[in-house]
Amino acid sequence: MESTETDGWKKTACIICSLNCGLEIKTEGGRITKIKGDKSNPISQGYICEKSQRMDFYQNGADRIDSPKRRKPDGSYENIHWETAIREIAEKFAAIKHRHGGESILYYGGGSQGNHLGGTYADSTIKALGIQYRSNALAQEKTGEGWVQGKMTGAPVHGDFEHCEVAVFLGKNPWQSHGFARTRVTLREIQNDPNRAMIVIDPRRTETAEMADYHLAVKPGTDAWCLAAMSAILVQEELVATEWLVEHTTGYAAVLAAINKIDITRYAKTCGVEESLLRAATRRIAIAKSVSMIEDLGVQMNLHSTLNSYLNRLVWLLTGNYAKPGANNAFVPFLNLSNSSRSTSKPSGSGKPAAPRKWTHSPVTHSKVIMGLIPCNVIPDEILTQHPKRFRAMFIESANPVHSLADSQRMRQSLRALECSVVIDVAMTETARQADYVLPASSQFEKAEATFFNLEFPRNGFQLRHPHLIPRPGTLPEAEIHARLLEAMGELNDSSYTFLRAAARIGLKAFGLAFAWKSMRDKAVARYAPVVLYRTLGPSLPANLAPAASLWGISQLYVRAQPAAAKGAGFGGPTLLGGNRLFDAILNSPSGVIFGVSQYSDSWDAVKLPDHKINLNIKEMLDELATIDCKLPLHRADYPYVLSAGERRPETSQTSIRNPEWMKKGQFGLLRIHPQDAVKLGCAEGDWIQIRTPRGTAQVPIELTDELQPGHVSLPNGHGLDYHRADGTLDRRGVSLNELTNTTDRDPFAGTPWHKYVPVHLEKIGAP
Ligand SMILES: Nc1nc2c(c(=O)[nH]1)N[C@H]1C(S)=C(S)[C@@H](COP(=O)(O)OP(=O)(O)OC[C@H]3O[C@@H](n4cnc5c(=O)[nH]c(N)nc54)[C@H](O)[C@@H]3O)O[C@H]1N2
Ligand SMILES: Nc1nc2c(c(=O)[nH]1)N[C@H]1C(S)=C(S)[C@@H](COP(=O)(O)OP(=O)(O)OC[C@H]3O[C@@H](n4cnc5c(=O)[nH]c(N)nc54)[C@H](O)[C@@H]3O)O[C@H]1N2
Ligand code: SF4
Ligand SMILES: [Mo]
Repeated sequence: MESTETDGWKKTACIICSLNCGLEIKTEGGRITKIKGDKSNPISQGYICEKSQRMDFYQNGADRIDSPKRRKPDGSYENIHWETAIREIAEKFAAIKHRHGGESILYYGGGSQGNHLGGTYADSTIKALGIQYRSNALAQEKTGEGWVQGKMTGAPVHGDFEHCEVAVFLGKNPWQSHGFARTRVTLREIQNDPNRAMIVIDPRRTETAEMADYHLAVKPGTDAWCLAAMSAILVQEELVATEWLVEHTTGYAAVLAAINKIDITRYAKTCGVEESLLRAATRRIAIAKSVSMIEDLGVQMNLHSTLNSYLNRLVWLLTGNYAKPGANNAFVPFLNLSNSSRSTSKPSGSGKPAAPRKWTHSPVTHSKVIMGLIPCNVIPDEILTQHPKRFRAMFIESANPVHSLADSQRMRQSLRALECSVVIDVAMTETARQADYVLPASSQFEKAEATFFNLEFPRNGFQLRHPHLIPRPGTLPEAEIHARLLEAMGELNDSSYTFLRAAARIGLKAFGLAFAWKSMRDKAVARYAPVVLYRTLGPSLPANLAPAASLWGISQLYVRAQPAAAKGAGFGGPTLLGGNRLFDAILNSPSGVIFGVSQYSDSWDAVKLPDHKINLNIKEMLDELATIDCKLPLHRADYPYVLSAGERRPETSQTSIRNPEWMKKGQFGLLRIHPQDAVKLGCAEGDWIQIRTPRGTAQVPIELTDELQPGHVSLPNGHGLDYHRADGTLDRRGVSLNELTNTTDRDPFAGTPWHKYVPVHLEKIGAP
């Protein structure tokens, strides 16, 4: 493949969090040597945080892989040719499908923080293998919220923090974790404006809490009481937007009856927030012209997580904070991650409710399938059993579940119990080390790449990143891997390609007509559209952009499903032409393109319930609300501390960046603990502690801080990786959190884990 390296600055994006801020990079000899923010990125506008400087640690990690690998009986791996790997994987999976049905194969992953393009092609492999069950990281954080959202509005929403009068951060520390465009700039603007206010609900005095006007420092795990009390203050002090509720919602009477029963004083006590502060913050919400709220892991990976998502919505809905500037709005997705998931069963791009699913519950534990995903926490139970419907094989792409899901030990056992497992990754990860086959992907800087984390409103943007480095020999982009698998399974061949390839050479218009004609006559073309696009339109695209071919189909579906937003962005007109113009714009806008411009009133059209009215009454949630009245959070005498397992810190970046060398100065991965607790344990700063849970132990030095409440301790996420340096030695820093967590500690509705509420025992030990 020809070199794509030149001297100038090249446009790309950061791959560490969902913001994917636009970057400009310089490359030299296969390395990323200089990095700065891209001012012409229409969403991030030059904004970056310090983590953006780590891209080369990802690109040139020592444990990147450059050959397909097959596991040997002794657990070591041998390099094999691509042809062998593809043939054997196709044969083994086809045999499992034949014996046990496609529903015995679990597809996991499909994209991480920076890469979702591969997942569009996985869709074809999923169909070819008849796979019915999927899961990914969304099913360990966002499915509770997704379930509630489905019942209340049916539309994914995002706060308009840039314009809101009051911003509420619930179990979310945006200063570190980000979550909306140009996060720190916006936080400072809110902080510095006397007419605006910030409310933070977090047991810890985070960087964001330090900036806030109201910090509701709940006791860990008690958000349900805090949020219920806030709803009760709104109702009982008559602060609700009554007329708005009548006009726009249903089910208010049932909510009112439930909330009227709440004893605010007692609930304030239970969550540990001064009643006067709780009332003041709630009144501030009620008088504001606009309120935006965002919830994240502090509540989504905690006790009552689905209930928390519901109560959070009640607070901003009771005050009418939907579908207006500065409030929560239904953004228009380019491709909908909420309905389909990162791995996209079908490029819907439509925001339409998903088609009724036959597979509504997982086969063994009968857990709810939400957003098309089975809960991550039940995966081991769906494998480690003699149940006839158990999973027999797993296809894992761009994810590291052995490290990222609860109970790493059982996840390892599960992978080893399968008849066959495949991992597609750039690195030899903890998960890859348990797989039967490992397939090496080209890195995100070596191939066309993109994410569908396009959550902005009213202007929404998408960026296709071009490749800037020569792919490592031996690696392939996911599009090519899936195409080869489909061909090896005999699902596709030149008879589906030849005519379309010729049409693609003429131009997009001819291709569009040819594709419409061909897909009506050739079932394989319609069924495996992404791979067919890659094989036919791909070769006619500019240099090295073939993996962007699926975006042509997504562009067509998007302009058809969202004509108003597309028109607002200049992509109106007849569908095929509008879609072609959007696709052209994507190919030719290396900093990204605004694909949708909405009106605030469009948020009403997005409500997928009768008369576009929001439903406030979710019976299951009101039932659970009634039960929390007398139930206090878990507390076990033998595990007296609560560990928040996974704090976002400047030193954390999921597991895509495996080389810990970027942590140059200072100590990292420390257990944060309140000084009073340290005294109780007989410890001083830097001393070592052993953490014990029913699942495992870990040793770690401590850092004293009064940001935390006594009894509450915290560890960062993404550490404790087994990084093999170039010389073969192992570099392991920090705690691998999920060696400590238990799959049964999970939400009863969505199955999301309680990682922010892990009861632990602590004990002083000598330095190891
Ligand atoms: N630096 C960095 N940024 C990241 C990532 C990263 O790895 N590193 N990962 C990205 C990803 S995938 C995600 S999902 C987001 C997550 O982003 P966040 O959810 O903001 O991150 P966390 O630090 O995990 O948790 C947020 C807060 O929850 C609080 N918390 C703990 N217990 C409770 C509780 O009982 N109640 C309440 N209300 N709060 C509680 C913690 O003190 C913490 O401040 O971050 C993204 N951004
Ligand atoms: N205890 C605890 N556990 C947690 C959390 C916590 O707070 N506490 N946080 C959770 C959260 S919110 C999340 S989102 C998950 C994330 O966990 P995972 O979904 O497992 O994702 P990542 O850690 O981002 O790993 C992404 C993988 O993709 C690979 N990769 C990178 N680029 C490419 C590419 O171009 N192609 C392919 N095929 N692979 C590539 C990387 O090498 C890496 O192995 O972790 C979760 N786990
Ligand atoms: S880590 Fe997130 S906020 Fe920071 S530069 Fe990267 S994408 Fe932007
Ligand atoms: Mo996440």
